Amino acid sequence: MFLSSIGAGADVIGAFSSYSESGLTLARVAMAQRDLYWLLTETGGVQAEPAGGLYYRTAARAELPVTGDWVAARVVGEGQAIVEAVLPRRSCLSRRAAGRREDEQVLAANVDTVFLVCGLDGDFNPRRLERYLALAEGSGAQAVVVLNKADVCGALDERVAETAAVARRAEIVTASTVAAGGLGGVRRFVGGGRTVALLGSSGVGKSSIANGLLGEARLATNEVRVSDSRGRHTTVRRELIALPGGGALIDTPGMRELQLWAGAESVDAVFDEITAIAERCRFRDCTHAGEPGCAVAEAVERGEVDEARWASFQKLRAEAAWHETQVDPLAALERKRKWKAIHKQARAFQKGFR
Ligand SMILES: Nc1nc2c(ncn2[C@@H]2O[C@H](COP(=O)(O)OP(=O)(O)O)[C@@H](O)[C@H]2O)c(=O)[nH]1
Ligand SMILES: [Mg+2]
Ligand SMILES: [Zn+2]
Repeated sequence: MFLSSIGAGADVIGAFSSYSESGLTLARVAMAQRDLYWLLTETGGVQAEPAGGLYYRTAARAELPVTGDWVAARVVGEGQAIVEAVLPRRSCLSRRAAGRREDEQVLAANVDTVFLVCGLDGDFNPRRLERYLALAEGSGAQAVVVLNKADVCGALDERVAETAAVARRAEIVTASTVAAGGLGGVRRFVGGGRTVALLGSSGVGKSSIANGLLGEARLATNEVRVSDSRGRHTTVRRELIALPGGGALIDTPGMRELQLWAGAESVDAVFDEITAIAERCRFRDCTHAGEPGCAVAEAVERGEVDEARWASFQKLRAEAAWHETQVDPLAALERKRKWKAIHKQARAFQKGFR
């Protein structure tokens, strides 16, 4: 069974059963470009378009098919199909779409493990990694930090330690696509019907890792050929590929901008050393932005919190707070009421000391 080898488990089969009765075909989205999809079915690939009804039934653009989605499709001709429905997503990697409106852009769906790939050749950017970790946090996928290009790194242990201070609970593996056995660490997460997605800046080696796992140079990497010094086409779209030994991987282009589509809890989870201190704040829902009795502010004052981490935390918290007011105005209103109560309580408290 091809589809089960790329992750069609009991949950997918169960969700599809009602569509199966109406003669539809189960498929997985390998590529989605605007309103054109490339689907993988049990018997091969088909090109597909969305059914008109799919638009009427979806409340937001984010619910339309993306790479990794399981869909119910109507095969209408040789290699042609219409997507009638998107099955419930087990996980969802999202960012805020570029533009003025607060819109969700789903990068990939039904991902089990997301490799956050960093390159050890250039600057290690902990701030960028925090952003990626926050993206992964609420997604339902497990985040694994992949430090690639280990072959060119002279101080591997140091870089791993540096990364661990940021990655916190997320696993870290080192990798090299050129050294023998260099992909041993990442292979542990691949196969067995699982889906792995590769995220990270351009040039860190995502497509090279994908090729290494595939065992063939199927995806273009940004190598520059010496003969004519022309670069080959690099990754331009998100693509799901079935692995020969089972499982699937999703290669993605680098993202120039990664704005959060995440709430405060996701940010808190990424900064767990700060969250641990926050347990001692006077107010349970303290935002650490000047409330009385804020244990975090006191710890920062005493120099117990890494300054860069603290600045980053505040920045991402602010982004998440803005996101929450835009996406869930009711929740924002509720928080405002709480804040009012806090201020009132704080004033009463301070009065007590006078
Ligand atoms: N030294 C070294 N170079 C690598 C490694 N992985 C990828 N590269 C090189 O890094 C460049 C970018 O790789 P690519 O896979 O296109 O990166 P992507 O943009 O993340 O998909 C290419 O020139 C690769 O040959 C590695 O493990 N070690
Ligand atoms: Mg690439
Ligand atoms: Zn606080």
